[in-house]
Amino acid sequence: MISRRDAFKTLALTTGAFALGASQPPSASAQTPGEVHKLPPLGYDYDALEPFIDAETMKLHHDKHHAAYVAKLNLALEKEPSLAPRPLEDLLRNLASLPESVRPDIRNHGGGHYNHTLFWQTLRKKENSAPTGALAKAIESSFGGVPAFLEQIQAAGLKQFGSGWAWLVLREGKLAIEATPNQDCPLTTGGYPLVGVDVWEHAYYLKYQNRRADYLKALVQILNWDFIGERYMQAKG
Ligand code: MN3
Repeated sequence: MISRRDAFKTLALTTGAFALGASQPPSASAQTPGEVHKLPPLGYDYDALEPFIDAETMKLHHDKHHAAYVAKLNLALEKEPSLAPRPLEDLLRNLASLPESVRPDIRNHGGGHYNHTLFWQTLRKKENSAPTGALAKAIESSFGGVPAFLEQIQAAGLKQFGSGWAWLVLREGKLAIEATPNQDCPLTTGGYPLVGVDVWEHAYYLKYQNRRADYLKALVQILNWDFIGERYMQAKG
């Protein structure tokens, strides 16, 4: 039988826990205060890229995969708090100089966070979208035109063995198509990524199964050229 005093204690604890939970907005419930890096919002609905990328893939990819990179990056930074104030871009650019205790975690989870943050921003479902202005000219002179560029970045994604990314990067002032394994980010080798194409199976397997080529063909149709063009101008300027 529960005593009156115990019942009071239970009530107080329950009320306290409830009040604590209620004081936080639902959007913050997945984050612990003081976490250095936070999962950015997708910026559009999960189904916004249908039928090119399905809603279930987008939800898992953002809410589970990307969230896990953020959480593990934050755990790594707890081991080296001196690195916490530094921007992620700075850590990835200077990976080789970081302490060995955290270097692999920052490479994998920091890279994962950075790469996915860029990935969401470079996608948008808009018919007949194409690069314009200075970026269009640079793509023309570097690759012989937009169709040739789209073919080449798909080929780079298809050729990447296992998990990784295909990229459009600005390197030494010039555009280049590259690929990296795992979550390696072009920043680490002195490039600046403008477009990142995720070729991990988690990016396409639910809808496309083993057909990576079909996923790539769909993905290049939903590039957000306004965003990519602005990023190019910022990088050049
Ligand atoms: Mn991914």
